Amino acid sequence: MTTDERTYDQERLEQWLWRLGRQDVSRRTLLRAAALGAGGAALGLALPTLAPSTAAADTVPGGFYKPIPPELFRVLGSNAEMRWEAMAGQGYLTGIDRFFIRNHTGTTLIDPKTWRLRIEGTGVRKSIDLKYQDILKMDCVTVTRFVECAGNGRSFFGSQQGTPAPGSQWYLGAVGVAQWTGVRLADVLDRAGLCAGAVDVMPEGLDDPVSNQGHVRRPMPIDKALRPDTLLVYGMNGCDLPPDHGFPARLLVPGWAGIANIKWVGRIEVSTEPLFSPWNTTSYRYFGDAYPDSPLVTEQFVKSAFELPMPASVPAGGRLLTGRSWSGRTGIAGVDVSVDGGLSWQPATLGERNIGRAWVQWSIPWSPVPGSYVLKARARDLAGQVQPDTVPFNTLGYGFWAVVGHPVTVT
Ligand SMILES: Nc1nc2c(c(=O)[nH]1)N[C@H]1C(S)=C(S)[C@@H](COP(=O)(O)O)O[C@H]1N2
Ligand SMILES: [Mo]
Repeated sequence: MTTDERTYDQERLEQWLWRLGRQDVSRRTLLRAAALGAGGAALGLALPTLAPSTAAADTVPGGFYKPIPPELFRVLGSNAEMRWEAMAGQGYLTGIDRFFIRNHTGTTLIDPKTWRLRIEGTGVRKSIDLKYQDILKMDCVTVTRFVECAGNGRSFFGSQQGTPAPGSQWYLGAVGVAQWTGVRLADVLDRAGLCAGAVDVMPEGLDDPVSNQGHVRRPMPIDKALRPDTLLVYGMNGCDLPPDHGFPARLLVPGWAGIANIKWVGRIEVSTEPLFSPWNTTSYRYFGDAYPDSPLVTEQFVKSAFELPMPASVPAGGRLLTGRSWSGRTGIAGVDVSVDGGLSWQPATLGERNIGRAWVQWSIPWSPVPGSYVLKARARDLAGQVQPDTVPFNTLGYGFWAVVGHPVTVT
């Protein structure tokens, strides 16, 4: 039996590498890697895992379920980024009607009656299946936090630094702040009897598998999984979690890159050994000359955005420039704004709510005469991180947190 499984794993790994075009990996290397039990991990790759056994899921034709009006969103393939002007005049939270969507495949419709969440693996004493109703009955927690894509701002690697990175060419709209309601992931894991030796927790989505890579899934270390604000979420801004954002339930992993926040979760693997998936091996790491150790993408950096179209055109005369700044680590200590491309800076006035791993609103008066301007905002978080002028390039274009020059024509 074990032998059969091992043979199967080896064949599977071989097929997978073949499809990836890695014919350069010799059969011996491959078998050695598989025999070590680390499989693709030993090669810096990832093994596909079997699909979870649970409810049938349907992908929404067209990829999105909610309306995506062009005044609120900019569509980039299977993703839709929020237009930042859509936050002007809004409250602290990003409404569901304008919250960005990032789908590796497409929005998936799941029937909560047949949905099951399986918790299993070597890191728990028993495998359990939780129903939607089971989760609704547990102690609930509500937190206000952002979800931000690791690639948010990626287009500026090209337009500002002259080194374009492949992938969705986001401006800064792949971020939103919502009030999330759910249960502590710690409480969920507790139900299955967490073992003292558990090191990794890997939630897995029920959306269609990504070609050759299996279901979207990415492990996080046990201490992040057990934080009091790491949640299994079923509510967003006081409503049921909408289909586009992971109904019936998703993960909320505050401060970390969007990919950690697995939507349409159907299975959570808990392990006493490090876990691997394509999303923590071949992607969502910083690759490139500046990153010899290819570190994982985890906590998001400090960033700022103006609530203006990109680029903007505004009439001359007095106005209030508004924007928001956020950090994956803490609240925001201060924001400086320049209306002359960075020659001179003025402190903006911060709003009252300054929730760590959410954002702060800010404003500053401006009375321009007609002409062309480049606006800049530079935030500093309470951990002392200040937005730099440039960031080192990484080949997949994650973590663009440099100050962004925002072009504005005043007429
Ligand atoms: N199952 C599943 N979860 C997923 C994704 C996905 O494609 N499938 N995309 C991830 C990425 S890359 C991001 S940035 C966030 C986006 O969350 P949102 O669409 O609710 O804004 O979801 C993450 N969770
Ligand atoms: Mo993302």
